[in-house]
Amino acid sequence: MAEFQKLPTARVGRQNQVYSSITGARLVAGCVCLDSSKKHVLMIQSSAHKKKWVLPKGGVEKDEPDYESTAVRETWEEAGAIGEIVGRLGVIEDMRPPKEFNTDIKAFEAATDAEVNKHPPRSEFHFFEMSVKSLEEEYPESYKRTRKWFSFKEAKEQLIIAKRPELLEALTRSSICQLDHS
Ligand code: 5FA
Repeated sequence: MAEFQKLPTARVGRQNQVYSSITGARLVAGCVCLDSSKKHVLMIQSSAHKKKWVLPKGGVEKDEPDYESTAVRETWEEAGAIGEIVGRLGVIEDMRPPKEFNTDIKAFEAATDAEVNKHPPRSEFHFFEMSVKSLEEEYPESYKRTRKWFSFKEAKEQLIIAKRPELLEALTRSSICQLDHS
């Protein structure tokens, strides 16, 4: 496992953020955190939308050697979880159209399907599966948001409500037990 330091504060700001040299996408890494039974996944409140539950993840920083290091750091900062990385869940791209299309209806209506589809990804997510060994009470973002265990069915419902297909894709790729345990 990548070297991991339990730092007491979270890294903030985008000045050290890394972007793909090929597509320009923001590089993000995170963990699908499962308990030892694999029946539950740990989720955190989105800091921007407190009613929405998401997976711990965040931007890759310039001094980080690999995606796993970022995923482990973000999982510590945002969820206070420590564990073993047991698998890679691959890459998922955020292919939502650029924000201009949300605000400029005319531009969206005038665009051909090819134009709508040709935009580069906004973000590139690298997810890992973590088998959680311990949950600390004090961690950098404990003051900012809460964490909670969900069954697959509950987590799926939350990610659909939150409109986060990329996170649901990561969860589905993990070895979580998909039978109903709620
Ligand atoms: N975001 C929102 N919806 C998205 C989608 N469907 N696909 C891809 N990305 C999507 O918001 C974090 C970021 O996720 C935002 O920049 C938003 O544009 C994008 P969040 O997932 O609700 O999490 P959060 O509010 O907890 O955000 P932070 O932890 O503050 O930010 P990051 O996850 O970007 O991580 P970092 O700042 O620690 O590097």
